[in-house]
Amino acid sequence: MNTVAVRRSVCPHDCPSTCALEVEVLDERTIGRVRGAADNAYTAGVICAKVARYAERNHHPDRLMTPLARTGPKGSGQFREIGWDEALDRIADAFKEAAARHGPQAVWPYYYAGTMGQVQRDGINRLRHALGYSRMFDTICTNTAWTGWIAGTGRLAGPDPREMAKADVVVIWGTNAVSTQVNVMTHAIRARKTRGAKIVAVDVYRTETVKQADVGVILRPGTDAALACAIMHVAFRDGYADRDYLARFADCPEELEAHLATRDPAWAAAITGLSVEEIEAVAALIGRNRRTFLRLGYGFTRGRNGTVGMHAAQSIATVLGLWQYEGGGAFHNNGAIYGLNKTMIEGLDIVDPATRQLDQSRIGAILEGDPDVLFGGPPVTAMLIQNTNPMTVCPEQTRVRRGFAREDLFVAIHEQFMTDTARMADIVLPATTFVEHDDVYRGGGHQYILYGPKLVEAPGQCRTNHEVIVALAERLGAEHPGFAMSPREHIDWMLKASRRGSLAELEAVGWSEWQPPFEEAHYLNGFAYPDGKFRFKPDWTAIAAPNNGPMGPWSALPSLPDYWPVTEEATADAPFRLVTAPARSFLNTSFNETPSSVAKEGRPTVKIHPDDAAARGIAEGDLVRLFNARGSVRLHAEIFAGLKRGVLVTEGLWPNTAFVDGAGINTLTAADPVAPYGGVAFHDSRVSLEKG
Ligand SMILES: Nc1nc2c(c(=O)[nH]1)N[C@H]1C(S)=C(S)[C@@H](COP(=O)(O)OP(=O)(O)OC[C@H]3O[C@@H](n4cnc5c(=O)[nH]c(N)nc54)[C@H](O)[C@@H]3O)O[C@H]1N2
Ligand SMILES: Nc1nc2c(c(=O)[nH]1)N[C@H]1C(S)=C(S)[C@@H](COP(=O)(O)OP(=O)(O)OC[C@H]3O[C@@H](n4cnc5c(=O)[nH]c(N)nc54)[C@H](O)[C@@H]3O)O[C@H]1N2
Ligand code: SF4
Ligand SMILES: [Mo]
Repeated sequence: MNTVAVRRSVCPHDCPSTCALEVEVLDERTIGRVRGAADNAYTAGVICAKVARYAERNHHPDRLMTPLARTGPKGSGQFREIGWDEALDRIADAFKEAAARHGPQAVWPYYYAGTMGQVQRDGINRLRHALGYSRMFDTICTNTAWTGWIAGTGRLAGPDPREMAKADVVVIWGTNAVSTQVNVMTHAIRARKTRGAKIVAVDVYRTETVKQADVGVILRPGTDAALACAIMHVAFRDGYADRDYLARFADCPEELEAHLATRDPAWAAAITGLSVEEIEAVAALIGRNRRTFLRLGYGFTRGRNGTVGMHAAQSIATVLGLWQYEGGGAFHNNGAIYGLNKTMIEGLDIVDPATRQLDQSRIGAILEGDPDVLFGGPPVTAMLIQNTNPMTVCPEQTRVRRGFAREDLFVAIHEQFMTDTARMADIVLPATTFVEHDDVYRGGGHQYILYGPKLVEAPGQCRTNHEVIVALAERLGAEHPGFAMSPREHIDWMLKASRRGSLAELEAVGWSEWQPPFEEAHYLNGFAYPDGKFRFKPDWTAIAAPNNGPMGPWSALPSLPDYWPVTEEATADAPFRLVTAPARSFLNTSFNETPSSVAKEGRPTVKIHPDDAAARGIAEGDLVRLFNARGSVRLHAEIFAGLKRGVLVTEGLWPNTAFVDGAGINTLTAADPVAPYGGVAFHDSRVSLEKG
């Protein structure tokens, strides 16, 4: 009998948990079960079910195996197999032609976080910069949340997330952690078991996380800042506010207190849809426990006032002085602790700052040739896409589809599966998965950098992202020393240039922990502004999006934490507010192709309050239509009491083909940028609902 080798790896998916993995290697081409590393203090042996079943995705019969060239109309799915040389030559020729006709900025390399590996994900930027192609302003995920966080603390970091286990109250705010980052629950539940801690979950529907919490707070979408203001009002009113701390560590506590005088629980109740009693109870629970850990997610920032909401929620930790205590404070992401030198991977030494930065999330308008979003420059006529599926994940899908259908647009995509976007491409290249290439990963939700080596041979003719970038660079005459380096050389160079050891050191353990000291992580030496003070009153106007494109009404942002009523409110014609949340068994669009995940999720459905359903004669399982000015989507009804009336919730980024009319959920979402630094209001759409 063969002995099964168990090798260390890292989950490559776009998830704050970035789990340390142990992968069974059955033979040189086959993986078996995947488990969480028990000796990694954050992963602590726990991973989500979908990645535990990764073998199903890796060895899926539908994996792309050979390069393909389209033979039928765009979207037809008709392709013929071609060789790698022909495929790469055709891409290079198309890029040269686009550049010759309109200038290099007509080429737009486009990527996102299908893999979070630093080398395989970001190497596409080296090719871009070497050839002067259009840059990409990456807005689709983190901008709303990160901007709001940095506005207060000045730095994207916070207390060690493992400290949750030492808290007396854990507030899981606007993240469905059971589904989207399961390890948060590991540490929160430890606090409950060992210290009797209370878990509070703030969401817009009764998620699995809310079900596991001691206190569930279900508010109207986009009203979190009102709840935060009321919690701070109570803190000042009832003497929970730490005035000594505020005097030392905050910019304008008196002004904030005066401003909050009218933001009482009754005011917030009218906005949030919560009762005054609910708000008072949460405010008292948090106010009385200095070891309150606010774990702030992305979900509540995916509205037009989302950046303001994040800043308001984070401000609670400062009013109460929670930052001073172990197990206390607020945490969102640790992006700032790493300081990785990405010069060689991304070609940062050859960036031409004059090159335009096209907004990733406005790809529909860009491909349709809207001069505003093209900054008056040439049209986009050629693209290389890696690690993303814009035909499903981007807002304003009606425009995205029209854009990708353009006959004069050349698209090459490098993918693991025949996604909605791949079907629109001219050339499709087969990609490796994380167990088939070398890369390095850093945790957003923790403090480790981890090495994920190649464990098995790639199937068919699959190639790595790095290989494709290097091969295109050669054909296009792109010059940079990074093109001559292997992924392992890149990792070693980056670690050494960042003064973080070497690949050999990282590889010996599998990961390395970069948690800053307690005082720094808790901002006890001051916040990351010159005067060391937390900003209740950020200078929003100083935060300008690249190219100064139309970025929404940033000058009107409330100067102090406040409810900002700029969400897409319901109207008589479109009386519902739609939230398009993630599904537990998918990871964005990844796993929406694996049978076990599809079986668990069933089919696209929309959760409807029983009274709203009854008022429209809608019963469980009925086909319904959601529509607004942007388009129409048909899917099945799920009658669900765990949300407010007037709110609808869908889960999951299903392939467009899973919907009755072939139009996916982002047909309904809008692409107008969230103030002040861009981002998408994915959970902020007004819609109409009817049976049929
Ligand atoms: N309505 C709605 N829309 C949303 C969201 C929402 O909540 N609601 N969430 C948004 C968010 S937060 C995000 S981050 C985006 C995510 O959007 P995407 O980044 O597009 O989603 P993923 O499914 O993570 O990854 C896309 C593809 O990368 C491929 N891939 C994985 N690894 C590799 C690799 O090594 N090489 C290559 N070449 N390809 C690889 C996968 O096969 C997959 O098809 O979606 C956004 N869209
Ligand atoms: N299983 C699974 N895991 C994932 C993903 C996935 O698609 N599936 N996606 C990954 C990615 S790319 C990211 S960025 C993260 C995102 O993970 P999260 O931080 O969890 O953010 P979201 O996925 O946008 O939304 C999470 C929750 O926010 C709630 N929400 C929506 N609007 C509001 C609001 O106005 N107020 C409040 N309080 N809550 C609101 C939604 O109902 C949902 O339960 O997850 C990652 N992990
Ligand atoms: S998707 Fe998230 S929770 Fe699941 S294994 Fe990957 S990092 Fe861990
Ligand atoms: Mo994301």
